[in-house]
Amino acid sequence: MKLGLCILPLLAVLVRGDFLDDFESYSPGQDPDTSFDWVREPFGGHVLVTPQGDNQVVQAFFPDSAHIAYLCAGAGFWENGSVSMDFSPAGNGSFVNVFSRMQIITGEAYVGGVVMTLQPFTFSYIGYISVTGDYELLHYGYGPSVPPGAWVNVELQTEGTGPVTLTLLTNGQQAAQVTDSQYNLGMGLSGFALLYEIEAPTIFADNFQVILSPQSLTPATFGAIKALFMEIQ
Ligand SMILES: [Ca+2]
Repeated sequence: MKLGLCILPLLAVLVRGDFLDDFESYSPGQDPDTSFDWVREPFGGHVLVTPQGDNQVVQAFFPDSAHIAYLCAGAGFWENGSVSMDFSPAGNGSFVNVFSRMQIITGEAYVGGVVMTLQPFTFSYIGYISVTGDYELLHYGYGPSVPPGAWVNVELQTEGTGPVTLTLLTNGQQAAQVTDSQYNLGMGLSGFALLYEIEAPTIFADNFQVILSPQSLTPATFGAIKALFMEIQ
């Protein structure tokens, strides 16, 4: 999941504050990538908006790839706060993730997610995505029960730099907390990613949300964005 090089146009987005996409504003069959809020990783699969009763969600399609990733341009660059999404995965070996602090140059990011082992049994994890797109697990443990057709909310909170405190919540309950003093990723982009190992799963997702910590919008934050621009140019 190395997304850095395809998103330079997003630099115009900057910081926007809290963000929610419940996918109600799209037409059925629409790829969220067609809006200004989302940028799809070009070498992966895609999601399409689909109705479920009175609600609209996105459904995963893996035509020629075992992964899907979307960067949320609408939430902009941020550092401290939480990113969360509701997922309904059906299929052993499927992974549902939110990520944050993605660095546009290197593609590094923090990720929090749940993997279906033998449904309804799951593992939950916090990870670091390397320059090569590999996941290095910073935490791995038993996750919540997620029967096929059920929904699970996955939330990743990031606070601080040097070290970075990473907190994973599943269904609103704290699942794990780790500190990272090795990679110390700073402000970046957030999004969601879906993967599978064995057989293409059925995955629905809804309610992608970013909530910034009150202290996020400080002059230091804008200084960091400015530094980012200088680095690009
Ligand atoms: Ca919805």
